[in-house]
Amino acid sequence: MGAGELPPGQRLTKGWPVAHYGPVPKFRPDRWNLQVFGATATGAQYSWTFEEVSALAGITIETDMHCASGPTSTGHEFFGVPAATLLELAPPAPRVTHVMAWAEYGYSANLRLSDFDSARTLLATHHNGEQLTAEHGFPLRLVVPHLYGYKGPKWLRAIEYMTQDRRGFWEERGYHNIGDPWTEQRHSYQEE
Ligand SMILES: Nc1nc2c(c(=O)[nH]1)N[C@H]1C(S)=C(S)[C@@H](COP(=O)(O)O)O[C@H]1N2
Ligand SMILES: [Mo]
Repeated sequence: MGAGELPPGQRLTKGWPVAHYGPVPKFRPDRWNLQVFGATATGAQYSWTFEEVSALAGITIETDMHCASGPTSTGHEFFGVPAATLLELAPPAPRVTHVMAWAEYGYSANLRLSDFDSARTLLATHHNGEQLTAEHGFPLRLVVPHLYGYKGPKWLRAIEYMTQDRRGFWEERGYHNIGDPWTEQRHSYQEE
């Protein structure tokens, strides 16, 4: 998808701006893990070291990134583990409808299970052939190409399986619960 096709109300920005709330966390490999918890099929919790996550088969996707405050940056190539792989390794209970993606310092974003399970949703480790930089989410970030940027936590640490919806960090602060850029779902006041 090139610069010709921007979602409504977005403006093209050069390069790759950095946008987040709070400080950039430090990666401590000995303490780091990726967890899956909540309503798993067996009730078990799952945990992977960064080495284990990196050993999972990865795919590459190309995407633009749309910040809900307006800027769109183009030409991103992300490499990482498909979210669908995580759902296979850690099956959710049949009644799971949503997930919460948790990052360092308690940042969170809620997603419909179908958005998380989308073929292009990625737990990304690399961008344009290089390991992610600290400010862009190293060692792991979620990329949900079909939603606004706030739905993709940088410094991802856990996925919580939920049997009902619950709002994440920006969703509690006035951002739209779904966040589809193509229908301009920016603000919570637009929700039915
Ligand atoms: N942990 C964390 N992840 C986050 C955010 C944040 O505040 N904290 N901001 C989100 C928002 S609003 C956007 S637009 C993208 C920006 O990603 P970038 O800085 O790599 O461009 O990160 C998202 N992921
Ligand atoms: Mo954003």
